[in-house]
Amino acid sequence: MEKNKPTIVVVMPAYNAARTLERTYQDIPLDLVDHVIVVDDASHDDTPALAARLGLRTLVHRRNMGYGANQKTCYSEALRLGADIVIMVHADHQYDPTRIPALIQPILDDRYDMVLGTRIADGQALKGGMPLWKFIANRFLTTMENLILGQRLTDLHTGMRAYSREFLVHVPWWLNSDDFVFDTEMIVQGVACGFRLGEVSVPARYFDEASSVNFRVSVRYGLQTLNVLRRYLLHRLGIAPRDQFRRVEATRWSQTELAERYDVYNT
Ligand SMILES: Nc1nc2c(ncn2[C@@H]2O[C@H](COP(=O)(O)OP(=O)(O)O)[C@@H](O)[C@H]2O)c(=O)[nH]1
Ligand SMILES: [Mg+2]
Repeated sequence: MEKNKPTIVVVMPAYNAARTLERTYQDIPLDLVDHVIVVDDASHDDTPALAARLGLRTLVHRRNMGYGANQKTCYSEALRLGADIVIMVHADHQYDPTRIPALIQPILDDRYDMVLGTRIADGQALKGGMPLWKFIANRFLTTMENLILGQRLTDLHTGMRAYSREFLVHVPWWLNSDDFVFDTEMIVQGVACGFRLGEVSVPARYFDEASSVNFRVSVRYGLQTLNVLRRYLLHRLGIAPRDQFRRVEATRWSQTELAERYDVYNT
């Protein structure tokens, strides 16, 4: 075995994912991965029991706290386990975990600190079944974000991403929203803190269980995304500086504070 092998951790934020969790898990290349963590956000189905039965490290929020809050628990646990690279993938079997090796390669090569699994690069999102209105909204937000962030990324709203430990230690993600816009904030913070963002193509599937986010929630997410961009611009211009966009020297989230919000179903 090679020495100094990086510790690779997969985190799956899960909410009512009992019907898809096992399939998602089965597609993870386990030979490559040291830990798989499931954080259940107080699902109404038996997601936690299933995750524990699959032998996964399972943390269960005592109450539903939201998708961003779920990721905060995911990253604090991954860092605690000594992760060098963290892959976040939705538990709804929408994204293809067999692409994990391609997703983390640019981090292993020290080319990028954050890699997004893009559904768009191959022009396959619509073919994969993404609804047209989601596609158009995604294009609009992505164009705005690229302009303001000075990036050339094709899909900023994907549910499969990889982060280096450096990124997760120096970006203050614990200051982010507990809602879906957490994902946008991570990207903006990454740019603001000087990290390198890249992307790798990841096919996505669209089916009933793959999407609970309805039109209203999507509109809220879109407006929140524009608001994050506005705050970032005000920060950049020095009009309203924010700690959220400032690199920190070490993680400052409170392990105990986070630990109070979940129970561990250990295996
Ligand atoms: N933690 C948490 N996750 C949620 C909640 N609602 C949805 N999710 C998860 O957020 C992810 C994205 O939602 P999804 O409905 O798949 O949206 P879409 O695929 O982007 O259209 C999925 O993995 C859901 O399981 C929630 O209230 N809490
Ligand atoms: Mg989905």
